[in-house]
Amino acid sequence: MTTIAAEPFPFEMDRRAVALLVIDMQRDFIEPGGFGASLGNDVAPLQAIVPTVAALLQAFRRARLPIVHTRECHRPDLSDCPPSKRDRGQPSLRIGDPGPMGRLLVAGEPGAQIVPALAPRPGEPVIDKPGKGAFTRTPLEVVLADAEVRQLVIAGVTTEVCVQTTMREANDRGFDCLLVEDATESYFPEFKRATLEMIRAQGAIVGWTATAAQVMEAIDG
Ligand code: TIU
Repeated sequence: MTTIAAEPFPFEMDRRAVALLVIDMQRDFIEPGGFGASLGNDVAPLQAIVPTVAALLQAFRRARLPIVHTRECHRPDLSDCPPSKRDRGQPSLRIGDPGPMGRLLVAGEPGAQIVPALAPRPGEPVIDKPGKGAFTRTPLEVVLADAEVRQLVIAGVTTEVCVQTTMREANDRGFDCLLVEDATESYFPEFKRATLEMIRAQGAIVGWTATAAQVMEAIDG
């Protein structure tokens, strides 16, 4: 066990059971012209965490610890995108509409790809997910069980949408989860702050938070 000085109390990391889960670091959320921008958001804050997520990936790769990536995307026929997801609000473009990076949030399109700086390496599973939670209608639970993973270090976007949903799903399935504060970001700074607080409140009701430096020190040690 390696102790990380996390909030709200130290996290005992088990090197035989821990994996890095990187959520939805896709061009559609991080680059101009994608799904996130179509909803009226400024993507610049999300771009800013790419180097920190890259450093985390390098640390886990150096230590030969498991890494899993997710992508939020839909089948080209949108059969896995219900009206409850597609027909919301007044976006400039909807899921499946053609944009500068191809059809928004559709598997195989350029916008659905993970940004080049964080590209998955061979042997790192990539889970395509149709919803916010990475366990919903995906093989993620089986992939983690096969790798004997019981602890998740979580990074990615956006903090209060897909990251928080996935962290709650993971905790309900028996995983201990640590969210990396500076390797996650929201289009809304106040939502990020509130999410970090609600995750670690009530004795880590959902999980822990720590900085990338704290996590990398534990991994490299
Ligand atoms: N809109 C928003 O903040 N997020 C999403 O739609 N998906 C993810 O968080 N990945």
